Amino acid sequence: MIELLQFRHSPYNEKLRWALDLKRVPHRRRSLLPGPHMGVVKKLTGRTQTPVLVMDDGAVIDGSARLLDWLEERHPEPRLMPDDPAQREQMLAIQRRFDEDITPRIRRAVLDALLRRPRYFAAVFGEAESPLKRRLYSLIVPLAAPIVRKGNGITGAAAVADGIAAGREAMEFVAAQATATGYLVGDRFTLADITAASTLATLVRPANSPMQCPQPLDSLFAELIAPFQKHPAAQWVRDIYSRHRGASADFEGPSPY
Ligand SMILES: N[C@@H](CCC(=O)N[C@@H](CS)C(=O)NCC(=O)O)C(=O)O
Repeated sequence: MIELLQFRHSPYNEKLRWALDLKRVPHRRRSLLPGPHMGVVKKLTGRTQTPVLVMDDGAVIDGSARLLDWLEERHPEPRLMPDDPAQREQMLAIQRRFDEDITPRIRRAVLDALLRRPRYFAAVFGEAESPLKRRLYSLIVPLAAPIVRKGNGITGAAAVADGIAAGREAMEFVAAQATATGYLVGDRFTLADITAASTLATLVRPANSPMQCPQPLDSLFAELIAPFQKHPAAQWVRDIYSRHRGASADFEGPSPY
């Protein structure tokens, strides 16, 4: 069975999970903890980024955009990419903008807040682990933090402020773009919506996202996301999740399809 190596809380991983769920592709999920994931992933891809799919024949693919191309070709239904060439190009441009610019910038602000609270960081990423393993992980987080900060370009207060600005920029873009039809490209749900909603879900935390935050929310993290909740784009994210995300247990182990 195909195996997805994932982080539970990650827009790139959520994007792929969402597509796998909609297309009902049988697979097994294995959540990794940021930091210790490096050895496992590097052995497979030579890089350290998730998501990674390990195919039945042992072939390995990483990179969410590449994975989504593969998925759309192998499992065309339901179609997530428009047939019309101009709309397809528009969709790919939105995906590129989020993947390469907006998402990494927002992630800096989110990770910065979480890394300042190692126990909460461990609770968020280690949700599926035993309480003992989570506790041990929370002791490693401060040691891994400088590497995570460096790897994600969290160089100081300016990088965090830029992440917050990217959140506002993304919300303005989505609110304007979705005004006409409720979707970012044309008049139907596409990968552009999945990409933008997966990224903004890290700030909006819609009710039926598999990226739920342990409650009560950590106060620093709550302070970061509070200003985004009333933006019209936050409602767009909640609507898209409730209409199109479908059931997804962010389980470990085999999918039910
Ligand atoms: N361009 C990549 C980015 C993936 C990415 O940045 N993944 C992050 C999680 S949000 C990751 O695994 N980071 C750990 C690392 O780079 O070691 C994609 O689209 O898959």
